[in-house]
Amino acid sequence: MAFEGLSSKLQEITRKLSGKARITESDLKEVLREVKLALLEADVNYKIVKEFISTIEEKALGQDVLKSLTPGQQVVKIVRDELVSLLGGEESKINITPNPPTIIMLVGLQGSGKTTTAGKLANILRKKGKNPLLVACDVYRPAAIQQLQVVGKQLNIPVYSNETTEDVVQIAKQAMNIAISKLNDIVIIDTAR
Ligand SMILES: Nc1nc2c(ncn2[C@@H]2O[C@H](COP(=O)(O)OP(=O)(O)OP(=O)(O)O)[C@@H](O)[C@H]2O)c(=O)[nH]1
Ligand SMILES: [Mg+2]
Repeated sequence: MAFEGLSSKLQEITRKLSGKARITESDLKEVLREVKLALLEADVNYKIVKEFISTIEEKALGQDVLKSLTPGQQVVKIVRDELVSLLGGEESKINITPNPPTIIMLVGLQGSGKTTTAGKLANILRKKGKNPLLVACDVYRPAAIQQLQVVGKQLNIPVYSNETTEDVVQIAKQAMNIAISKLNDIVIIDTAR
């Protein structure tokens, strides 16, 4: 998700809010509209955004925040707390094995973003100094292998594929051998489901 843009937008919104001595209900609606747009632009799921906004609205109106002495700051606090709980209170890290390569397999419904996520993960991990190998184990959907190759090419990250077999276990094993010989410490397997 594109959180870089989100954080600067939210900073701008909270800066405007914090300084306000009074906030009307329509000010609040306007602010929430801006927060909503910022979240949508950052690619947060629409249903989640809707729920998020209505929770904030409920809290702000329910706790008589607007009538308090520091309404701006309190609204900012509510938005902040909700955002923290939305993103999950704690950061979850990838379990890196002490005996490389670490294997990450992407599974999920069709079209849920496995291949795209494989590329994003590889890119993030490379920035952290890792040397990932992408593996094309979606041998069913037409052009799925090619899609991963395009992703790999764009990122300049190697992709292992084997179009002569549909045996994905075999392909994964071959990829492991290649990873070991080429010193790829992360193997990211793109699958069909
Ligand atoms: N907006 C948005 N679109 C995404 C995201 N991730 C993937 N997509 C899009 O969703 C569509 C499916 O993404 P893929 O990565 O191909 O999904 P997949 O799970 O590999 O799909 P299959 O291989 O067909 O099972 C593509 O058009 C992607 O551009 C995301 O984080 N946000
Ligand atoms: Mg895919």
